[in-house]
Amino acid sequence: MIDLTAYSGLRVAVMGLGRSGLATAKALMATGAEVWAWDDDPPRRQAAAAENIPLVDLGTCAWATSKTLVWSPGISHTLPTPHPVAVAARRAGAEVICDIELLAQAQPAATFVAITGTNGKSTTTALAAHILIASGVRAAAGGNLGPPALSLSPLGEGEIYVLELSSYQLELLATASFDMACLINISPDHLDRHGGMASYVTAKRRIFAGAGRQSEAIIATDDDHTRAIAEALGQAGGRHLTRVAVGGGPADVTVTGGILHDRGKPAMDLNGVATLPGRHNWQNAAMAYAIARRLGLSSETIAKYLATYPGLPHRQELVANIDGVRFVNDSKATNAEATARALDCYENIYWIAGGIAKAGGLGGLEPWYARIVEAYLVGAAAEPFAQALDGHVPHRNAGNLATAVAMAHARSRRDGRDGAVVLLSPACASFDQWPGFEARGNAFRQMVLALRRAPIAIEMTS
Ligand code: UMA
Repeated sequence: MIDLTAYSGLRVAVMGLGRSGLATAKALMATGAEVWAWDDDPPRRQAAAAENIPLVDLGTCAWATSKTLVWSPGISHTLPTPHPVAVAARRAGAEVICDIELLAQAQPAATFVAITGTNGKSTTTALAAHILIASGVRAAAGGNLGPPALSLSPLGEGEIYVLELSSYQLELLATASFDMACLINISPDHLDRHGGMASYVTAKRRIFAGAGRQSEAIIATDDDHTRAIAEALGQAGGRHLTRVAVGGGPADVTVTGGILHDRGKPAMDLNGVATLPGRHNWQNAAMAYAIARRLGLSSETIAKYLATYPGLPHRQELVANIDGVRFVNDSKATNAEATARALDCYENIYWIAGGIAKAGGLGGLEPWYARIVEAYLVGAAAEPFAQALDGHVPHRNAGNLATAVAMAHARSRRDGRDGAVVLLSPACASFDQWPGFEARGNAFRQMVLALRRAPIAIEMTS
């Protein structure tokens, strides 16, 4: 367990008892801090109490006696509406931070690689960690992609934390700085939480803040925001800056037609890596390559292990190939932009979509409509999505995932098209029918694996 001795004997408040809050409370308790933990959800409080985590209502407590509040990143503390606990703590002068700050304070000898971006940060983090671990480096990956920072193993000199950081976590850092700070891309996301694009970009930029470490920056300069940040960091000097580009611009690491080049020299062909399909993964692969290279690995070693990357669940995860039809679980695609990335990788698509739509709905997916044979719509968005697809893509209201899988299976089998794919890429959050995208993806995987054993027969009416 991470040793938080600096907090021994101190009173530390922990708000939110999800994955990060529970790990934080346990690490603090194990090192002798007096924990005051709270969650607005009674079942979460009950679960914490069952693990002997002391509960104190942080909405009514005496803040004067606690100087630190460890905040769960998913809870809004400023916008769109400030949570009363954050308001009370700040008014009393308490510092509001997240678990990443505690890990950075507790493990000063380890090397920290921090990775952010709007899209691809989980893949880049998992891929960089895979390359490092496969080549014999002691490394641990976590943060936003999980496991939470304070459930990682303690690491020392020469050992590496590879952390995925969300904008929510970045804005809850106080002094933490990272040896290598990596920015993949920036496009609009979580704007209600940040109060607009400018504040969202500012939050992402915080990955380069903090004094002390910060000797390396790696930035993919394929969009205007990241290009401007790279420009500013380059002018400020004081750190080694590696530029990555997959969109044709000049950079140290580039990808053209799937061929990754290191300072103009071909280093590897990404086209053959089945677990990194699509152009969007070129950017993730190029970032992970640059990270490993700047950590001292050879080009050949990186190429060797990049090719053995096993992939992440719920991100274009190939679940099964049944009678020539691939079943792909892309449950993590909770918005249209993420779904576009998946649709771009396949032809003859039997597409399962729906749930709780984001602002903009299916907007932007029109260029891929011709690739979709039929869409199976589920959840709250089924009706509006049907209206959007009318006249463009044949669609059916499946209602729920099980029916959608059965319909897509039956139709794709009947059609027998070459390279057909049943793709769950919902372009929606899952909360109307599932506890989260993982539960939705796990259910899809089980349904598909069950099909292999006992194919579901469903009558087709169209
Ligand atoms: N809660 C309250 N009051 C509120 C709102 C919530 O008490 O007003 C409580 C909930 O009841 C719950 C807890 O706060 O118990 C939830 O906190 P959380 O959402 O921070 O959840 P964790 O389980 O701690 O997960 C967080 C990250 N969640 C978010 O940032 C939303 C996880 O990222 C991360 O994996 C985990 O810490 C471990 O570090 C997930 C995510 O969706 C994957 N991230 C966003 C994204 O990728 O877009 C940023």
